[in-house]
Amino acid sequence: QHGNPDVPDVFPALKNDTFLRAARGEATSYVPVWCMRQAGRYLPEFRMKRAGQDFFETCRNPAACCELTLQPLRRFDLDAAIIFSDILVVPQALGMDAEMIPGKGPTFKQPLEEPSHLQRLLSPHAARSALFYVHDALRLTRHQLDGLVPLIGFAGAPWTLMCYMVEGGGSTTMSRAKRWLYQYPEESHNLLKILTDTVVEYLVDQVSAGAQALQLFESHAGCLGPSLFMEFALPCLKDVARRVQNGLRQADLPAVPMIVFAKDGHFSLQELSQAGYDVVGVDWTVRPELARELTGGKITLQGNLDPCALYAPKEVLEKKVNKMVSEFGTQRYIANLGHGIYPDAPPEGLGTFVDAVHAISRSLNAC
Ligand code: 1CP
Repeated sequence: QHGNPDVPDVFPALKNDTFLRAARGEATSYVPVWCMRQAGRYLPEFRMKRAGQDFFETCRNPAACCELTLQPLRRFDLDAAIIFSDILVVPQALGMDAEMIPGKGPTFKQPLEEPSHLQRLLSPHAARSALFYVHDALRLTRHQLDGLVPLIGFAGAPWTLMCYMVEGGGSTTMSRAKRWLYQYPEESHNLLKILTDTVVEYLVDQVSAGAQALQLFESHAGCLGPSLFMEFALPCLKDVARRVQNGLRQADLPAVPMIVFAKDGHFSLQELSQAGYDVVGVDWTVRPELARELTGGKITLQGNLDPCALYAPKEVLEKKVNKMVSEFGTQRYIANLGHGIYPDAPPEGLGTFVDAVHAISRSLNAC
């Protein structure tokens, strides 16, 4: 009964719940591992499948999303799948046209240049129904996974989405988006509220379509620094966590673990550990002991291998993984890279990483 909202899907039983157990803070016999952007250009089969296809067209094609999601699982012993999609489908659903320009990245044709442009945006309600294709992709993928590992859904956090909507694309400083925070604080809050409302419904719908965990990507936390982060980004992240869990309860859906990853947001680790999430992601600039200390030792942490470590010779990479797992500890821990895998990463490097996390954590647990 795919796609019929009146008939809840019965999904295949889950065979490997290690990732979910670690996310919930339960004991695990080894450290689960997955990789941000694991469905990506570093895989030749990904480049083949994507060749000649428009990026956002691919995102709107559930069968293609399903195939791209499953590709890394055929090669590596990963403990979770993440649905192939993009954070920018949300601004698109709010009415902003985007295209993927080769060599430049995702670009909005008409960025939000001043507060009056907020009138161009559609309502969160309209955005909700425009995103059905992501839910179709999740439903199909959850069936096709056949319970192999849990399926992660995701969204961009409101501030990170605002960055792209105002900048019109990637940027190193986010100075246009930050200008809004200083010049138009009230309108910035209005935009962030629209994004929060949209993301909350989007994530609840993702669980209804089969997502078994949710990750919020706050990829542009770093440029804010502590005070702007606490004023503009953190309140939205807290709202999303609280309202998604409420929404799931109201819809009679299961509670799912929620992960927050604020790239370069080391200054916010303490606050993030109290923001209503089960798991806090960390990038490679933070020492594991410090991350444990700042988050009070009680929450599950995810991360944080330097994505460039995948270029290292096998023995060097294994040593790095050994150090990382020893420092985080084998419990309340999900191994990952400290950011998405780079397109030029050697696929064998990811294989070494995954196998090393499993082997080292099993042997540490046996001690
Ligand atoms: O043609 C292509 O394949 C383009 C490359 C690509 C891919 C593979 C983009 C463009 N997006 C994606 C998929 C994607 N994006 C996933 C897939 C699931 C996975 O395997 O992990 C996910 C989770 C994302 C999330 C995403 N998109 C983020 C957050 C994560 C992060 O890297 O910080 C961000 C910032 C984006 C925007 C985006 N989409 C694509 C690019 C190149 C960018 C970054 C643009 C920029 O800031 O310059």
